[in-house]
Parts: sequence; structure tokens; C-alpha cells
Amino acid sequence: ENPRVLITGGLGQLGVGLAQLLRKQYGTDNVILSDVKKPPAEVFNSGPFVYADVLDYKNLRELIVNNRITWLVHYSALLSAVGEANVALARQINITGLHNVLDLALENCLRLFIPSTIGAFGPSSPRDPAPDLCVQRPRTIYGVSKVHAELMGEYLHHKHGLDFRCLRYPGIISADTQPGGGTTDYAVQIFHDALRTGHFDCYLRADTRLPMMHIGDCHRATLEFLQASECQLSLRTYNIAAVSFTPEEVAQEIRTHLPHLRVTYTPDLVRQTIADSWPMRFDDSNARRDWGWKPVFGLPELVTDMLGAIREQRAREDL
Ligand code: PYR
Repeated sequence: ENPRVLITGGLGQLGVGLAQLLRKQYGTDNVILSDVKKPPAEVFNSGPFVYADVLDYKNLRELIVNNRITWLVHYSALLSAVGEANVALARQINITGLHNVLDLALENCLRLFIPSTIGAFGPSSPRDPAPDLCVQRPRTIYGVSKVHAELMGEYLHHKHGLDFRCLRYPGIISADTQPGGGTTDYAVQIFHDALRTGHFDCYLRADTRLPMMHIGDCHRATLEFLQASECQLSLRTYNIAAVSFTPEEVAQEIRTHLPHLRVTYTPDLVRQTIADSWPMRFDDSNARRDWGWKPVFGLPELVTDMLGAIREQRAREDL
């Protein structure tokens, strides 16, 4: 029988694309997107969308019960950079919201997917590469809330059998949707600026290496991990990796298509400090071994795809 899926934070960078993939697999009506914002017309017309505030426990419970939800994908969160700019709200959404979701998942026997991040590591973590299990002392409210999510989910799994599943995502690169205020956002903006003006001013230093992933790989990883049988999982929280690059390296790759791209560097203290505390590479060998994770986008494929997709977007907007 098909799962019935609810996605919170569905209008962020990842929700609509994951819903598309899940709907192809399980049927349009079995995948419900939710958010606190009004969806654009194309989202509203492509399948079920409902209002859901993760801070409103009863509203969320009503949605889960009335729609016979069996899988919950919890994408609602404030990311690293906006979280630091708004710590009180980040604490509410990322921690109080998480508690609501955990309680409801347990109460309704849901399979619960929560993404974690390279941001769940800190300056005392091994950075090159960061393994699944190591010291985690992040210095951002975002990172602290994600470590809390990993630990709470694993605790409830071991104590009460909650089917908790967590992937630590790298920075996600997407053409059709904007990232929501992370430290890795430059790696999306550089493509737009390269095509629009030929100049990109980067808020990170040229040599700042961070793990990154094309959104197609991210969605496929999430689907494959959700589909894995419980006996395949030796962990409940896995790193997943694809590529790892610096601003200079992605700029150089873009120049193989757009030779005149000019990049300047004006490091922003907050985001540079965050980036310097994060892993440069992810060790994802457990995900590869346990449930067969394997990325398809390397840096050249990622760059070719992004430039092509943004060119198409721009052509559509010109019409
Ligand atoms: C961020 O840039 O905030 C990530 O989570 C990677």
C-alpha cells in the first residue's frame, strides 16, 4: 500500500521538488505539501496543499489524523544565516516545532524524516572528512537545533521504536527554487549572477571548501533512504556527500562555459566564521554501504545542469 506523506516547510528550497518525485512514485493525492505561506499558483494546481504551522500542535494533529498520514517529512526550519539573525524564532521553529513533530510521529506511528546538515558540526569536529559519529559542538542555533533533532529522534527510536530517519545534507544547489538563508547559498547565486551580469561578489573567501550537492541527488537520496527497509539501517543519522568545492573552483568550472565570469570576494564575518567551522568534506561511507547511496552529479555535471536550467528560466521569463 502507498504511503500517505505530509511535508512541512513545503515551500522552501526542497519541498516542491521532493513532492514531485514522491507523487510520481505514490500518486499525486498521497503527497500533501504544507507551509504557513500562500503557495504560487503552479504549486497549488499541481497537487494537495494545506496550511500547517509546526508551532500549532492541534492543527498539525488534525492534518495527520484526517489525512491518514503515514510518512512525515519535516522540512520546516530556519537555516544557519537567518537563524543567527533571529535566534528566538529559530529556537521556536527548530526546537519547539521539532518537539511537536516528534510527539505526533510517535503518537501516530509515522515514519519521520528530518534533514540534518553539515551545520551540525563545529570547530572541534574533524573537518576533512567529517564521519557520521564524532564530536558535534556547533556554534550556530541552527546547528544546535539539528544536533538536538538527531539526538531526540535516535532516543525515541531506541526507547519507543520511532521510525526516525535523518540525513545530513550538504549545501543544496538548485535552479528552480531559492535557498532559505544558509551559509552555502552563494553556490546558487553565483550561477544567476554569472548569467545575468557576468560578475559575482562572494561573501566567502575564495578557498572556503564546503560539501555541496545537486538538488536532484538530494531528492533521490531522500526517496531511497525513505524506501530502505529498517533492517538495512545500522544508523538513524547518515552523512550524504556528492561534491566538495571552493568558490574559486566552482567559478573556474563556470568559466569553461562563460569565460568572462569575474568574481570578487568580500567575506562576511558571520557567514565566513560559520563556514570555517563546518566540514570541508563529508564521509558518507555508511550510507553507501547500508542502503546503496551514490551521487550522480559531479562538479562538471552540476555546473552544466545549473547553467542550462537557469538559461531556460530566463528564456521563459522573456516570453
Ligand atoms: C546552510 O547553508 O545553512 C546549510 O545547512 C548547508
